[in-house]
Amino acid sequence: MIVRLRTDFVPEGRLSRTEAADQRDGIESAQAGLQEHLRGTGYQTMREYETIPYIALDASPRALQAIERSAFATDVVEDHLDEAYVDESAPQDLDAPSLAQSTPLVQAPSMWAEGFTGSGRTVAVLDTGVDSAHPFLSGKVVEEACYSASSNCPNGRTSQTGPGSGVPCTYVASGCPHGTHVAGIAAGRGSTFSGVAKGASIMSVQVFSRFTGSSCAGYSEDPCALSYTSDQIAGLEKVFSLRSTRNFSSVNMSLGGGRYISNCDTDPRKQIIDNLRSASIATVISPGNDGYTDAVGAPACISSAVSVGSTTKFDTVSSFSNSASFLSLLAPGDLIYSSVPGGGFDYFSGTSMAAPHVTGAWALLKHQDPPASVSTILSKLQSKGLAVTDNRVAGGVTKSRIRIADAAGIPPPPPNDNFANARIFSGYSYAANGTNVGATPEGGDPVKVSSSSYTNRTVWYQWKAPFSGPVEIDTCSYYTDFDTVLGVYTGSALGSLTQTAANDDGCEVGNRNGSRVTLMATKDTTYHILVDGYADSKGNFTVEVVDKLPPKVASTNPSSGGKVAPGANIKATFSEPMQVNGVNATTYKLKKAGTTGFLGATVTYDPATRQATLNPNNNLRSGSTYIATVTTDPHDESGNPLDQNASVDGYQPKTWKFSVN
Ligand SMILES: [Ca+2]
Ligand SMILES: [Ca+2]
Ligand SMILES: [Ca+2]
Ligand SMILES: [Ca+2]
Repeated sequence: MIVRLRTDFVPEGRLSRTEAADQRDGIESAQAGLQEHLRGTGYQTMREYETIPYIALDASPRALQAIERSAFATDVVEDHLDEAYVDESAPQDLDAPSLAQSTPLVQAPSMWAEGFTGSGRTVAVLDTGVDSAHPFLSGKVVEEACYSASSNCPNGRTSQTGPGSGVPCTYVASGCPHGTHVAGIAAGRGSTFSGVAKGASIMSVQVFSRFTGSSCAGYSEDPCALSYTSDQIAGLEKVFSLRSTRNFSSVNMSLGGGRYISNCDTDPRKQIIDNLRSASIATVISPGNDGYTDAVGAPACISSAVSVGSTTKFDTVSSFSNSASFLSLLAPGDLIYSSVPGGGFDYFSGTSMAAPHVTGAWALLKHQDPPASVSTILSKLQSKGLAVTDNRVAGGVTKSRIRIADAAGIPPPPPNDNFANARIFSGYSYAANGTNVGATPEGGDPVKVSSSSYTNRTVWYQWKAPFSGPVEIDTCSYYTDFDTVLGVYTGSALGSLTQTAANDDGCEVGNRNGSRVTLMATKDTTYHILVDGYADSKGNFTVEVVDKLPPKVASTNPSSGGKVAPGANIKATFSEPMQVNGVNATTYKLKKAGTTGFLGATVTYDPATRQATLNPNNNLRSGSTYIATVTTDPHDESGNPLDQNASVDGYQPKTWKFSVN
């Protein structure tokens, strides 16, 4: 049982150093006074807390009677057992939001692109232990502790601190991987996907104990892993005690139990959560998986905690998630693919998976704004999140699904940030304004030009070549206002692209920072065009695809050597779209063979068919031969003059002869 002592308590962050020391003295005196009062009644002290007015005891009925009579005690509560909030009934749907999908949903990559990875911050994970040897968590576990009233710490005792103390329990198959999964969501780091605060460190606090038989009734396995309230308080107090050596942003508790339709501020965990909050450390707690729409579990019901319900990747409240009017936030928790002990990954569902998204978000937001209080960050996440209404019940509550970059005031990614969302264009030439402000790296982004460190603010375009020939692609326009890097690739998927061309620079003098590449395009091939910033720079640009292939006359009617009726029009069809006003009676003309004067005629050009029509003012003379000419003056849309003979240097006109019936 956990006994509340009769002594004043104010969260330490609001006290001076001297006042805090006095408060601790008062707590210690009350503990000693109660123990003295209980002498000979049959009790054992399980946990003495240093900063909050509680003591955990194992008490006989006689001792309990003595506690109830003692002036040192004001309240006694049972030392509850909590479960880890994973929903084992969730279907193992492989079309699931792995971290690769859930972290973009909460805008973590936009924070990473700004340099806010949670580096220099620590997240504490009170759970079933964390596999610090997992590659996803490599080098991250900087503090460890274990509190297990059933003596299930690695040393076989009820408490252990230091390296090796926070390793995963091993006595239950489905429960013990829980902590490693949760830690991966909050702070894992991989090559193709990462957890939310991929730069943050982790403190693993193992707070679970092994139970069998009736204690495991209602759980999916026996033995089962459950956590005592008194052990959780000890773990939270350990975090609090290390706050000056570890820069904690947040503590994750994906555990709990019970059904509370309003705040539960008599819960003995409230004072230590208040202490943490007074030191600007958030305690982020899962509300449970019972599907309640009006209630959450404890300790999520504590008013000073941050409670996090679960959403799907479609931004609906997960069927299993508990929720209530006093829930703090929502985050993805449905089928999240994260680390499990031994080096692998697995899909877990539950509000257990939602809370660590917020725990990680806290590390990113504290990285951006180190002094921010819990209230400041919470109100930003609440006001800038995506409003999701709980549609499981009529009049369901509306809560914010977190959007971290929005909360941080960082621009969201442009629509063509990801390879799969490339802006698509076609045609011989193209120009579009774009931006890489808010753009983010994506796993498998190709290395451009020379350095992998530039693979960062990437945006994508896609161009299907309508012809084979030389092409120039550039960002040389004066609209471009930052130092771009440009790459062109073929292939179908990130990670397996082939570079066709890439360049940092290459524009004419006057635009030092734009980029230009040339390539020989192949008709009907799709080219993936990547615009990035040199050394992470960002801004606005124009990307242009410029056809460098001169146009020519592809066919004529009549053909060379053919015959027409005296009243016929003479037609020439170009190989590609032409500038309309360049095709006229000066650039397309007709004369009778053996003469020098060109005939009066009207010339029209139809862009849809690329066909020019020469309509002579007078009928042509029967039996005569005529010579038609298209000069080199008509230009294609990119400004290339006509060149009828690619194998001869310079530009050659199109000339052909025909006769009249
Ligand atoms: Ca990108
Ligand atoms: Ca450049
Ligand atoms: Ca052309
Ligand atoms: Ca030529």
